Amino acid sequence: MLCIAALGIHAWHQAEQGAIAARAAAEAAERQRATAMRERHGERDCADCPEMLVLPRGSFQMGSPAAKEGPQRRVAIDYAVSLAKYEVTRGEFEAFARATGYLPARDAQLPDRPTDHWRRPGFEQTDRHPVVNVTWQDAAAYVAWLRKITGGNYRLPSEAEWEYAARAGTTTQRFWGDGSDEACRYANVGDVLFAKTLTGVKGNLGLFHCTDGHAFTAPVGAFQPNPWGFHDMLGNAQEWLLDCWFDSHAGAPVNGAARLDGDCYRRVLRGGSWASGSDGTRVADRVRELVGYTQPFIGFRVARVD
Ligand SMILES: [Ca+2]
Repeated sequence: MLCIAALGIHAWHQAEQGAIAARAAAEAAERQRATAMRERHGERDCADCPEMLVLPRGSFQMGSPAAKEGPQRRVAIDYAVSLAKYEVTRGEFEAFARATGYLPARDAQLPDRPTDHWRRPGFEQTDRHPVVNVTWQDAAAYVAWLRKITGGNYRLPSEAEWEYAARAGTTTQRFWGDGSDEACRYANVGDVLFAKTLTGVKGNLGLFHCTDGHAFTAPVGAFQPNPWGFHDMLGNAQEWLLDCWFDSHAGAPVNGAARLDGDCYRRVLRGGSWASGSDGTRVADRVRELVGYTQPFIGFRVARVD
């Protein structure tokens, strides 16, 4: 009996070793394929794919003393992951929509809107502007398509990855410092030009008193990148993230993973937009929206686990 059991264990061990070797070979082939793709398209996995930047491994202090943005805690990003250098552009989203015939589900909340709402933000855009008026579901459909056509492990960034990339080693409210006076040099924010479009709106909206040159969206990369090379992490389009909403960072993962245990009908948005004032243009600021909700200032960027 003992001998038969031992033989059984031996056979199981051999099968397991074989499976591990096969997995390692498949992973090596996949890495080789991904490298070959990048050599063909630079930092893109395909001609119409977003340009990606590798996040340096490390750790950072996430959040702020504000209740919704705390408790502040140390988060480590100790795995290979890249984030897109820019927000997904109108041209990139159009390539996806053309290739797949994608039609967003009609939003039950906004039945008067056409289904291709991302093509109708209400202002002029070129292919280099960030795609906006997209729901979280639209963003999820786009990353699923990227995964399918490239084989790369694309998904939306986690809150931790996003804030790590947005801070880029800085500890201030914005990568350029704590003051908001310089915002118009570094980001497309709710500026004087945007304020002029708000005829009849009363009250202090906390908008910026400078001019950044864009009343609505700006082409991606029109402003200086942060120290790690990411553009428009603050301003331009507010960005959908993977995390389900939770009212604070209490109990959130500290290893960079997205929080998927909160209210998953609402997802996190970060970074503020062309319509945001000073308070909404901070790396620690976080807001929530329903997954089927959209606005002409809501877009996204992608992440890829490497
Ligand atoms: Ca602006």
